[in-house]
Amino acid sequence: MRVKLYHFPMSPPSRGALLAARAVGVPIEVVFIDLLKKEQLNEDFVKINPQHCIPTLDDDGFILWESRAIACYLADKYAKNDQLYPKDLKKRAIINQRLYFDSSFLFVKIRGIFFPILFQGKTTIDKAAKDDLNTTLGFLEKFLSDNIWVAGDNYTIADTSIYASVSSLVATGWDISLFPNIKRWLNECSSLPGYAENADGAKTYGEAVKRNLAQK
Ligand SMILES: N[C@@H](CCC(=O)N[C@@H](CS)C(=O)NCC(=O)O)C(=O)O
Repeated sequence: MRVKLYHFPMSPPSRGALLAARAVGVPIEVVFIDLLKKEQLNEDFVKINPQHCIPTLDDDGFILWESRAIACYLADKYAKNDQLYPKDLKKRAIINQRLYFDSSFLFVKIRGIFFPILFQGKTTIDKAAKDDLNTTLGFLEKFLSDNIWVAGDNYTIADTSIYASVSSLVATGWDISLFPNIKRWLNECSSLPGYAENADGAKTYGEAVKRNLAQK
């Protein structure tokens, strides 16, 4: 197959790129890189991506990493129409804003809480970090009070990216009862192509977090 995605299912950004690929509908070969076995440091992979992170895309020799850049590229190149990533400047700008919101606020805060629990022996969540993440979720709640989807009336690559982050958070048992619009949107997201595949990875992520939190 021409298009390959190097992927690790536990990783939220990796699932975000895969959800985007599924929404686009491009046939894709998924190549598993087990981060728990440090396979990303294998010589062959580092040759492709010296930053050795997943997801990484290989489109017939064109290599790209950063999940949201991958989503934009796949939507621009392979989507049947421009609904997932409109050409209209203002619609596209709002989607970009939501993508950057995910990459520089929402996922960063999720990672900041759960990376130390998953990989550095931490067994608790600090109140300040919890409040901070809930403040950020409040911004998403606001986006979803104006729109059915994250950036408008249909789902876009902003939804696939943010859903990968939020579904991972929910799988850890995070209380989202304060956010009725997010709850409603999470139900809508069950219609996303690749939903079940994402759910499996999010479940593994959530279970690993819960196991480590239980070690208190
Ligand atoms: N901003 C990047 C984050 C990618 C990232 O942090 N990937 C992690 C897994 S969640 C990874 O590959 N870690 C292994 C490494 O960097 O060696 C994206 O959205 O693609």
